[in-house]
Amino acid sequence: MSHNIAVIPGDGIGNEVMPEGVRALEAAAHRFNLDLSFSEFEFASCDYHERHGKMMPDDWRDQLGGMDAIFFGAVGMPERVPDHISLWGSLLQFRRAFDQYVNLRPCKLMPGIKSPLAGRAPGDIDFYVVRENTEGEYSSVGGRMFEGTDREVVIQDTVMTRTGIDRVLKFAFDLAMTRPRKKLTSATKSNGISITMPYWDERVVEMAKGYPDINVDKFHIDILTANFVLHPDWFDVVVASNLFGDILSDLGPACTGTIGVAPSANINPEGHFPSLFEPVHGSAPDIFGKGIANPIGQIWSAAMMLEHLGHVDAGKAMVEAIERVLAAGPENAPLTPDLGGKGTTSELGEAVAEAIKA
Ligand code: GGG
Repeated sequence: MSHNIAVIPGDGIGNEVMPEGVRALEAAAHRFNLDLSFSEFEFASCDYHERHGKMMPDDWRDQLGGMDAIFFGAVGMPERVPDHISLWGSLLQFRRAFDQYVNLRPCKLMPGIKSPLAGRAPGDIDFYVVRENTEGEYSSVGGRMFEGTDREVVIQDTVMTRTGIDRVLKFAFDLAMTRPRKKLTSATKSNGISITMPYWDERVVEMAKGYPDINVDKFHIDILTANFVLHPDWFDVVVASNLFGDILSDLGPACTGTIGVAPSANINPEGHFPSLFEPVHGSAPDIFGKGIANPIGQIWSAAMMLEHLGHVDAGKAMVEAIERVLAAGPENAPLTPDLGGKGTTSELGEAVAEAIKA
């Protein structure tokens, strides 16, 4: 079966890690005899915005809608285009238009990486954050009144729907069923946010009735973040609203040593639209141009993409290759500076591609 993959490097280090993601995919395609073709798009970037006054062409849905998957780098160059314009003009449009209502983000301490949390070894941190990805706090409902005066009023609503909550909870419960510990943690803030969050809690209780084998925990987001740091081994599948999930899925990978390795999948589980795969990290303007960005988040996202496209063995082989290279340590592999090494983006990408072929 052939797959046509849209490649969108986006901004900043997205342009540096993307070639390594593609190189890794080509290595996997060669080894597993996969027929992958790549179509590169220059839009969804601040460069494109500077040339055209907008982040994407009017027909972007038509250009991307027929693709089998979207492989994305990063977006945002705040010194050139305000972040809310670049994000709302690209990534958030994809998530909504292609109904990618699940954002799946693994948090796993990999061999060879030192966690900043004392005494933690691989196996101690291995969980998923499942983030609701199309509504919640990331609504564009609201507005400003009396702009620029002392009476200025700014309102932005949180939008939670029964359909939106239930479908992401179902994905999270189903995922928990596939895991040995069968544990699900839900994050809210129902004591302070007194309408939407208790509703989310109610839906969790309702959904749990259909999954008697799942051990369900509920936490307020504040103490949950503390427990991510103090007891990361407690967690297995963590499900949260759009904003809380975004925060947890930066904190989780940070506990695993570096956000540079963390992957994510923006999934339309029904397969009606292309799903999108991107590293958790952003465009990192502070290191852009130095050639030291860690490409592993991009490569691991490619592995999730292959698994999503049905090539589970190829995806697993890519993750094993990443693990072998990381386990070799900075003395024996060209790990990037965030991993304690002196390697460049392309040296590390090449090492992983070679390990995939082996
Ligand atoms: N590759 C991830 C990326 O570019 N992130 C930019 C960002 O700010 N994302 C916010 C979000 O995921 O909601």
